[in-house]
Amino acid sequence: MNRRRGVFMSEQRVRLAIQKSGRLSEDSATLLKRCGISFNNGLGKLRSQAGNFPLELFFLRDDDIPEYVADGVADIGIVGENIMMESLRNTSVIEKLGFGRCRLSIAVPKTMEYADSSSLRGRKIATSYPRILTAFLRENSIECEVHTISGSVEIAPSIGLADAVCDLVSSGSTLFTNGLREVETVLESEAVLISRPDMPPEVQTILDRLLFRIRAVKAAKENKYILLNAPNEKLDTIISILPGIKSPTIMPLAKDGWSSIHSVINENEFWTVVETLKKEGAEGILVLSIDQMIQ
Ligand code: PRT
Ligand code: ZN
Repeated sequence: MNRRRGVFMSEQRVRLAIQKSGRLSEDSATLLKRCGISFNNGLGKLRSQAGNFPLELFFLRDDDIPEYVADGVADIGIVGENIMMESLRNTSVIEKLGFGRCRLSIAVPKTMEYADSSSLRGRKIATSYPRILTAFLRENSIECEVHTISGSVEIAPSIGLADAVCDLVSSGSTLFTNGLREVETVLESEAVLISRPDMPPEVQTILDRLLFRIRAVKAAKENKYILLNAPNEKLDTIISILPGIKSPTIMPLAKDGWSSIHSVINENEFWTVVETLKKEGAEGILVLSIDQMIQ
């Protein structure tokens, strides 16, 4: 009996659906690899078993992932928030992943006069995201005709199919080359980890282990390790610039009156902090990437 249960427990795994081939595939695979999970995603493979973690992978079209997860065929999935919100499937976001960033925006021909969102009244907008767009228009009391098309949305105005578009934008160059101007942001999106509504407790335990690793990888990506040398009389000022995880590590240098300082700084404030440190007398500043950061 115990032996049978032992066998069952060792077979328990979390099933994760990721995009097979597209903008989120590489980042999803890299995230798992940085979590120390190895798997084979060779050409044409639809599923794969991780070698060193109780995880099974399904490689799917991104549009199918919410349905697989809501139906419990997969326990969790990685998709853009845009896909999750448009699908209306019963899934929930358990972690934002910080890649695949884009926005769903309304764009109009450059030649169209546009004062504010009321300029859209009575216009026809082409989109592959009719549900998200309709909700946005309703919230902002704009009456428009929503025309659903599945691809090449950006050419709709130039071929006379619509007056405006609502599509995903990252650099903006697709809109620019099609003579369109971004006028309203409907949704800010990034890749998210979604989960099924009724997670079995034994799968949840494995998911918690995975989440612990994902959060460590994310924290590492957002932070840098910094080492610098400073004269002792400047230590107080430099410590006040460098908050660190708790407080910076300070070690005496062989050179009299100098110390080496080690700390962690957030990527967003990195350049400002480095400039201030230099101004305050720091020398030999080294900045290193962090692989994992466990807090
Ligand atoms: O085959 P499958 O159905 O799995 O993939 P797909 O072709 O439907 O999706 P894919 O791989 O293009 O995108 C997957 C996800 O990446 C999207 O659901 C978004 O969450 C995210 N993402 C991030 C983007 C973009 N950036 C993006 N720029 N998805 C699409 N685009 C397209 C956009 O539709 C437009 O055609 O890129 C063009 C605009 O890009 P810029 O840089 O010119 O503004
Ligand atoms: Zn798709």
